[in-house]
Amino acid sequence: MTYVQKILEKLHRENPHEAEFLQAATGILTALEPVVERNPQWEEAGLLERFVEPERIICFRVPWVDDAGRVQVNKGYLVQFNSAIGPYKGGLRFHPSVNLSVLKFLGMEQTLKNSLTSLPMGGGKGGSDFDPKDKSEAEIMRFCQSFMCELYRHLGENSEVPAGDIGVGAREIGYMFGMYKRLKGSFDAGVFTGKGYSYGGSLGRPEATGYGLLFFLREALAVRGESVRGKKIIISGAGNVGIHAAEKAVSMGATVIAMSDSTGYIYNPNGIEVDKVKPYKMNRKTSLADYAAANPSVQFVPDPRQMWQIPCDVALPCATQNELDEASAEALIRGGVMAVCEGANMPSTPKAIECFRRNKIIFAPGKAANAGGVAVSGLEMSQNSQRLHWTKEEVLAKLEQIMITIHNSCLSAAEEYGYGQDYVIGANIAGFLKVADAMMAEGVC
Ligand code: NDP
Ligand code: 2IT
Repeated sequence: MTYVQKILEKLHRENPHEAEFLQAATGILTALEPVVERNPQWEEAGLLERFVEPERIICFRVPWVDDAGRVQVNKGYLVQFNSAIGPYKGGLRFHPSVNLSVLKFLGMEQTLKNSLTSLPMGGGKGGSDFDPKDKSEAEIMRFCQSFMCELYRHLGENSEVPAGDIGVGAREIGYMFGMYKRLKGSFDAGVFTGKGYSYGGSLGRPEATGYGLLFFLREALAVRGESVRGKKIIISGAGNVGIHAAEKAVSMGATVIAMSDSTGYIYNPNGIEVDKVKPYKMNRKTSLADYAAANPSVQFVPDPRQMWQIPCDVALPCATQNELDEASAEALIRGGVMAVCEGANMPSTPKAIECFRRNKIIFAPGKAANAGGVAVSGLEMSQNSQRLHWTKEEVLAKLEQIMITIHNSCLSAAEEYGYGQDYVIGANIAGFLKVADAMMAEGVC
């Protein structure tokens, strides 16, 4: 049994009910096999045993009162996964599916993603099973304030710096930062990223994940002599990541022919007018179903999973974990897809990834392709420390450079180990090497 196999066996034995965490850990450790083999000193140092165990997990009660005066209680979590290369950094997710397995998988992925950005950020993730969808504005504010009553004591610009993720955008960050400031009696801008521009946020952060995804796609296509211009693209998820990915795709000369949200997907073979869809989704009140009802030029199908059946050149899954399964991957291949880049975290199932690799499709895993968001979060932290603002052009130019660097480091790592353009192997190895080096340097702690 190899060192990696021993660790995986232990993880499955100890965490049998954590399906998402086991899926992410298996994907990561399997991809790391070639580099682990070359570094036998890691086993002596118990490096993988330490890496797979979060440094700290905090679980707490979040009580709040709804508009009808009833007491509601949600679960709150913070997973501080790894601080070897910097303060814990990652998003907060508010969604009914949030549990420890989901946050541990996200924390582990985040650790390697943050390392890939080449900025000094460790990995963490937090959130709650609270569902903001059917709540009033006042309920969302009360929930965020109650959530912060516990979370605030764990935050610090050198220890824990959250941002947004599913269900958490600038509005929620505003409420949480406001409560943090009251509780602490101190304006510590650097304890949150994704803030509004008026109180320390970075220009370009809302766009960063989606735009970064398109920069990565451009680089990956260029390796095969292709470009984004003229490509037919389908995008799942019409939230922060999906909408900005669509916006950038259009500005690079591609045609976005389909987009989905949880209500279904819209399709127009001649191209979707992304600028018209955007207000429907950014107000967080209306859906793609509403957009389709008002715009008969698009077809609407009330099942988002069916979208992968549409023939296209590029697919960008930007919604949620395990949204793209093996049957969907096979449908994409039948439809002539040449590249799949993950805007979401772990949206493709292991069998779907296997299918893409077998068919030599360009496949970019989320930890590399969606790292633009956290990269600009890192730039927001830098601006906060310096107490100044960079222009949007400056931020986006740095983002573009970071995405090119991430792409190239994944490619060189994969090539060095004899895996060609395999971004799964490349991203995991390139991300892990820096974390491993720092963990070896700090000794057993
Ligand atoms: P948002 O909450 O802004 O948007 C999520 C979108 O996905 C919504 O449009 C939602 O629809 C849609 N959705 C949910 N489930 C499905 C489904 N089964 N099929 C199709 N669409 C669905 O989240 P983000 O855009 O911020 O995050 C999306 C993904 O990207 C997550 O995996 C997140 O972890 C990842 N990510 C986010 C980053 C960021 O900076 N925000 C950075 C890196 C990764 P509806 O509106 O109807 O609910
Ligand atoms: O998954 C992610 O990278 C995010 N949700 C963004 C995290 C961040 O700290 O900006």
